[in-house]
Amino acid sequence: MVLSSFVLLGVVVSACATPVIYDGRAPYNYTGDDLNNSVDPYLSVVKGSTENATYYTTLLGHSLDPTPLWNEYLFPWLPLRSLSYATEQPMTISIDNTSIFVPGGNPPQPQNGFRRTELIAQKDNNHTALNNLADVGTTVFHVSIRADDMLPLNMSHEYQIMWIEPNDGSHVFEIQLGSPFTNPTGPLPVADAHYLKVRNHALDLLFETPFTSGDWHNFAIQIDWTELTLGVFYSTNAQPLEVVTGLEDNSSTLPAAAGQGDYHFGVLKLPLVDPSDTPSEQSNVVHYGIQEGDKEALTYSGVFIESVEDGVSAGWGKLISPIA
Ligand SMILES: *[C@@H]1O[C@H](CO)[C@@H](O)[C@H](O)[C@H]1NC(C)=O
Ligand SMILES: *[C@@H]1O[C@H](CO)[C@@H](O)[C@H](O)[C@H]1NC(C)=O
Ligand SMILES: *[C@@H]1O[C@H](CO)[C@@H](O)[C@H](O)[C@H]1NC(C)=O
Ligand SMILES: *[C@@H]1O[C@H](CO)[C@@H](O)[C@H](O)[C@H]1NC(C)=O
Ligand SMILES: *[C@@H]1O[C@H](CO)[C@@H](O)[C@H](O)[C@H]1NC(C)=O
Ligand SMILES: CC(=O)N[C@H]1CO[C@H](CO)[C@@H](O)[C@@H]1O
Ligand SMILES: CC(=O)N[C@H]1CO[C@H](CO)[C@@H](O)[C@@H]1O
Repeated sequence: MVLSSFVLLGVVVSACATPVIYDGRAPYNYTGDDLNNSVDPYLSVVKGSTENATYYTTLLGHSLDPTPLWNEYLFPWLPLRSLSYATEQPMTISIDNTSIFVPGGNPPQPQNGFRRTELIAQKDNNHTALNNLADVGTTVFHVSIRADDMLPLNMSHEYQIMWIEPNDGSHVFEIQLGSPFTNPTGPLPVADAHYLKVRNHALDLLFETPFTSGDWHNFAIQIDWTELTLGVFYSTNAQPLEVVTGLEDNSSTLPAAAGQGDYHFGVLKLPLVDPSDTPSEQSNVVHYGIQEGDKEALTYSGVFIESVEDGVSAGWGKLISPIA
């Protein structure tokens, strides 16, 4: 009798999972070969042109635990956090001086200003097709980020580490670290360089929090693609996500298909202005500027996109209300 009511509770808990539109939590059977070949759930082409994807991105297997938020309970009818296990492997995404992306184009124009390695969300081998599923209605973009103390970032530079990029190259929102690129260069690093920052399409700051080391920083960004608003949820480590902003206007985003775009996460390092460049080169941040060429990295887990139909996943099977 007692057992059967526990079983019933287990059924109820699993039944309230909110619809996951895209799951970018790398299963343990996802291999380096999969990564090299852009097997779902990632398109791995945004990287230096001379090396394979596994040179830049390391699947960590069981050597590091992912964010605990999405662990499965060993006994779902007994939701004790200590009796849970991870189902995804984190990954470390790095850049070095070879991380010069050469997009298609004739002639190709290497992005010498940037150093970048990114994974793009992809489903059914087609990242564009995902836009019509993930960038409609109200959806929530989850990610967890951890510092790599062996390969720290240089907070005198700007880093874009997660965003949605429509065809016009703008970002529907972005998570940023370091000192925002300016021309001319101001005093560096800026006071909040070591803070993770969530910015809207107009680059206004919505939320920031110190990028402490040894912690998983869990984010969820709620996007209403019709009303063009944003909302932010955040927590660290095993703490369930909490609301950290109100419903924020994001109306500079282009409406409908023109505002939809690819979901990127990784390390994109902007340069500093090179005083020896011409004024037009100095304003061409993609192709010109100073890069020291250091090897640097961030670690990721907990990447997925969900609909808010049944609420926002806060971790440990808990659902909370969307920001209204
Ligand atoms: C991993 O295993 C699952 C379940 O067996 C399977 O559906 C999936 O295709 C596998 N993924 C890879 C990348 O091999
Ligand atoms: C991926 O590419 C690298 C570089 O070519 C290669 O060494 C490696 O064997 C490939 N596969 C895996 C699983 O790393
Ligand atoms: C980094 O790469 C650029 C472009 O290939 C090169 O000009 C520069 O000398 C390299 N810097 C270092 C420190 O290797
Ligand atoms: C990918 O999806 C887009 C949008 O649905 C479609 O136009 C395109 O043909 C697809 N590409 C491939 C290679 O299937
Ligand atoms: C970090 O970037 C600044 C600005 O370009 C540079 O002066 C400094 O040497 C860099 N530090 C490292 C460790 O590369
Ligand atoms: C850019 C690069 O190094 N590409 C290599 C990736 O790995 C395959 C085989 O695994 C090679 O054929 C490519 O040349
Ligand atoms: C919160 C915020 O900064 N919202 C901005 C979103 O974009 C519109 C249009 O550019 C601005 O007017 C809002 O201020």
